[in-house]
Amino acid sequence: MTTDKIYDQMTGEQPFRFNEEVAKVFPDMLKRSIPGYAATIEAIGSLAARYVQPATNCYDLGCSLGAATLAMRQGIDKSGCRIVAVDAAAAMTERCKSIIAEDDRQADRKTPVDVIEDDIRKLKIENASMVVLNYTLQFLAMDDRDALMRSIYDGMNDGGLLVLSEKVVDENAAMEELLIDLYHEHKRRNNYSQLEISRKRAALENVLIPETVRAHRERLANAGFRHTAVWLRYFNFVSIIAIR
Ligand code: GEK
Repeated sequence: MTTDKIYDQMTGEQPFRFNEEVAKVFPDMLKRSIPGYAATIEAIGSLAARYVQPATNCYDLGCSLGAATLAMRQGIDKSGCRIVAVDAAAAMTERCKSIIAEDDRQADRKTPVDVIEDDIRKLKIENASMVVLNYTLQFLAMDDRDALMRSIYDGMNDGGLLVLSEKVVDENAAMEELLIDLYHEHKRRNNYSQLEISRKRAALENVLIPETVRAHRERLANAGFRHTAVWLRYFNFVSIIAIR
């Protein structure tokens, strides 16, 4: 795994982009930057085994290098399914395609995966029994989030499952300050310097826009999801499951 040194070398003046440099160090970046990331990937595999129905589609929206896609693929035990992995960044989809091709060579009887370079806001979702938005919605403009959630709901079958993982902001300002502080301590323990942490924070300003857990649950309910629950929280990172 190549070590993420991006903000050791760069200032945070330019907005953060999902470019080739980021794609190269991405597994290390997520491992050291998102508390609970490995747990969300593991749960996605278990949830796929429970919720994916025969002859349906599964979507990994903002798939990056396809970690959630591979977890779904391992978990799915039904036949006739297809996984659609979508990301807007070419640097991500190119690498994702070769990671999936390598996985294709490891064993037979695998659910086919289509890796597509596209904007998830333009995607037609259909016949879906499982949809994953693992730390992706936070990068969309606020005005586009409701419409995306409705299009996901409309493309899902009854009983289908959505996994929505996000960085969140706390409603209570004092608790928000504490959670951010704990998060930065966590990053320092993972060998990011204070300078790297503050540069990355500046670069993500207006690029990653977090909302409250309440806002996410309201959006899910407004889109039509019958049940929602936070199944994981680690500082200011949450993962929510919603059932249509
Ligand atoms: C994982 N889910 O490893 N359309 C398509 N892709 C987009 C869009 C969009 N409108 N906006 C952002 N992205 C992955 C991790 S990373 C999370 C997801 C992070 C893509 C963007 O190109 C990037 O690859 C991904 O969403 C977010 O489970 O970096 O914190």
